[in-house]
Amino acid sequence: MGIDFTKYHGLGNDFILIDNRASSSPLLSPHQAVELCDRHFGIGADGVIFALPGSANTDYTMRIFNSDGSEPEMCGNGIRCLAKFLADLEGVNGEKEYRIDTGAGVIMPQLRSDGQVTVDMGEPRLLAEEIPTTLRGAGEKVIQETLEVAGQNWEVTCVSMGNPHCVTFVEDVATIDLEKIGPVFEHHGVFPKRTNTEFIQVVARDSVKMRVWERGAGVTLACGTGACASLVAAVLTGRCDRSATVELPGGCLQIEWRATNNRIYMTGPAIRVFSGCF
Ligand code: ZDP
Repeated sequence: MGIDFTKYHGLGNDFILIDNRASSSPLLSPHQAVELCDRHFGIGADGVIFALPGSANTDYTMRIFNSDGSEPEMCGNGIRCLAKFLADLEGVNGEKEYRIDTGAGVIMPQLRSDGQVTVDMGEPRLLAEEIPTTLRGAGEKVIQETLEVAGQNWEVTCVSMGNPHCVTFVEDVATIDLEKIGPVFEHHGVFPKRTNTEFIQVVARDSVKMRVWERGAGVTLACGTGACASLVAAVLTGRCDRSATVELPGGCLQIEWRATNNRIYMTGPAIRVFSGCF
């Protein structure tokens, strides 16, 4: 076919990046994305990300296909990888900020001189219809609601970062059988667009441990939007302060939910792995 790609990861949440700057429709179909994401028969990744042309007030547009071919609105680790990819394509070294169109509005990743990427993730959305979930009525927030999943009652808080998240606090994340319980949350009838699910263990007011089951991708080593949603849930339920380290299986993200403007800032790495052609 002759399409170039570069593989990047953010804390082991890995993506195939495609230079799609010459056209505003993705060069690959969702079905091709599924094949490329396969870890045995393809390149292997949690998703495929396209760098498309921007609109009037943005530099570029990001679109992403999950490894099951579904298309999420946003991707936190992915947008850090996209910023690194664009800087590599443009030959930019050092600090640089991009304005990126996404399904969750304009998101602004900023490359820092230390190699980390800080992303202005915008404001969290908390109303039931914004998640979306039917756990509460329209106009109501879903904070510490009881949800029965696989015969067990869980206390859940729902947050949208453009994409849906269901956050539940547990004593010990190591004891959660993600492969078993994750899909039941994802496909629960109260989530019409399915959901990402985060299991959070509070370590201190500025530190949590997280394991995640992602909508459309399953168990992943990290989830940026999920880390943001989890800090919001921890603050709303009085468990954490507004700035915390989220420890994921793939490493740590710094998350701040700024009181002055209600926006969330996520800082973490984005690493180039290799380039190829298929
Ligand atoms: O919402 C979804 O369907 C997620 N699977 C999208 C990917 C989220 C991601 N892991 C993140 O870091 O936010 C990329």
